[in-house]
Amino acid sequence: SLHSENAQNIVKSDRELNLSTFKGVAITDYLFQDLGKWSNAVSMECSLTGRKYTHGEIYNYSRGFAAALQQMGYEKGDTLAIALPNMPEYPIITFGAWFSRLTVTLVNPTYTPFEIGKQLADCQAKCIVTLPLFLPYILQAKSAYPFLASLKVIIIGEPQEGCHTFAEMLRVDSSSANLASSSDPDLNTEEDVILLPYSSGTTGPPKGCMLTHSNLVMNCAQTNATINALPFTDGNAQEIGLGLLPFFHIMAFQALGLITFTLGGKVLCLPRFEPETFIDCLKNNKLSIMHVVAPLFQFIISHPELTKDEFSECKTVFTGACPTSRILIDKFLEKANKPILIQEGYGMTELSPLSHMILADSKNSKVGSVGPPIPGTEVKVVCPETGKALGPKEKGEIWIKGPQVMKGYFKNEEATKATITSDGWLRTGDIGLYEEDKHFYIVDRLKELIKVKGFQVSPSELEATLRIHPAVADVAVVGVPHNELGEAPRAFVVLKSSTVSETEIADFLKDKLSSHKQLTGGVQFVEEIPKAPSGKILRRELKAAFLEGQGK
Ligand code: 4UW
Repeated sequence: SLHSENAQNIVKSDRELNLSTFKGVAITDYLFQDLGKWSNAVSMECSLTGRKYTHGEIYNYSRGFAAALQQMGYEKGDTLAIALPNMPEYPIITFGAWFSRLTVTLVNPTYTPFEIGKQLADCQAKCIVTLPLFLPYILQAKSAYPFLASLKVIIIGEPQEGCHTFAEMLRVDSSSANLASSSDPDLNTEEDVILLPYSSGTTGPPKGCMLTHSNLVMNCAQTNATINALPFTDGNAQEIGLGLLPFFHIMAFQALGLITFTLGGKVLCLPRFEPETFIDCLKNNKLSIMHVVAPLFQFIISHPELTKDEFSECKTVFTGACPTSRILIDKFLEKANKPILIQEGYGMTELSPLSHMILADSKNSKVGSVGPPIPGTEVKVVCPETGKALGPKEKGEIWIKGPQVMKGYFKNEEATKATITSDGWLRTGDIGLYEEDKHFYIVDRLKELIKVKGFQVSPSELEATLRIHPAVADVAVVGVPHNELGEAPRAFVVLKSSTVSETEIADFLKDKLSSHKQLTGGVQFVEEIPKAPSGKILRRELKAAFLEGQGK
């Protein structure tokens, strides 16, 4: 019965959070509710060039950008794509699009034209904001998909022929524009989609996750109630964060783009990882909070130029997106030589993105756990065989219910139904367990997703691309353990003819897919791909056989 399940095996935070106060609140109101307290404080700064904007400037410029978008004829529900590296203009574009009631989709700017075209066509983007550097790729993507013929390009930097110029759009007078707010008569915060990030979910190619005002506002409120970062006030210093994790991924987008912003904080943007500029950024700024993923911990620990001095003001490090080992955390804390709180979060694009977070100091034996559910979130661990909610210390699939669960996948009823149950539980495809104290551990993955440095790689996308090769008869891609990357994609290939080499197969992806989707786990020729009677690839079998061969 529901009641006994409720009493026993649904896990919730012990902390109360009244989320009803955020009902009906538009994202644009939520983001700027405390603007008056820190309007003149810097919000975003480029760590390379020093170009920066205060919170007040972000507010004013995003409204100017919104007014320009409206003048250009864009309206509620149109999709604007952002294909940019981390730069201080990112929130101006995002918030501007939201002020003009558009939906934003996030594009990895290092994507190939092939990948960009697929995403833009799938989400039916009307315009895209990018840099001159990436314009040739966008134009190539555009010409490959007839649907994108009317796609408009907005350029940041040097004006380009046939493109709109961002700098000019910022100057548009917004005083008489009709911009989004909670009092819009036709606003539906539970239904109106504002963000469409891509995720492959539990199976298949990347799909657009429809996130609403309510999804993002509620998850920000839940996160702000959980983290050790404080609003900029007379008593609290301004939080200064590291803007290195890419904003096109949901972790940095929410944590740095939204959360740090709502606290009146400052983010130092780095457009790409380079050892020198990263080290300079840490040496020239006293960061109070840092968002890192496991490979970055590894770099910090092992680089001799980084010492305890760089972490003298650091009080909290946030991590997640893939497992961070206890060894890495211990070595980092040893280098920093002071108490720093480690907050590992567990999240998923489909969850806007956060459901769990731990507050762990160095003496905490719970390091390695992703912590208890955040307030306002229900979690159960479901036995894949029986469908029953399991008790403490039993492994099963993690299911989540809460205001952060996405509305569904864009134009994909089937995938939505397979992912969200009729009573609102989101099946994460992750295997985990919890202990009596409600702390969760992620131990394995039921879904086929591969995570390379925390980035999503969809095996079925790689397989579909490899099948284009004339010599490939059949193929399966699985993630195998990798020292630096966490996991790496490895292809098992059945050949039509034996005249090609493993390298040739791997090289076939070079111009088609971006760098984290390359076959860094290797290529292996096989006689056949193990499949279930349904035709489903038995990925676990392939992985197990490979690991056994490696003696693992
Ligand atoms: N340990 C093990 C983890 C963990 C993990 C995620 O690319 P997506 O869709 O989304 C993310 C979001 C991560 C995130 C972490 C911490 C945080 O504070 C925040 O929000 C601000 C976001 O990665 O991939 C989702 C999948 O990534 C794995 C897991 O398989 C999940 O389903 N994953 N976090 N701490 N694995």
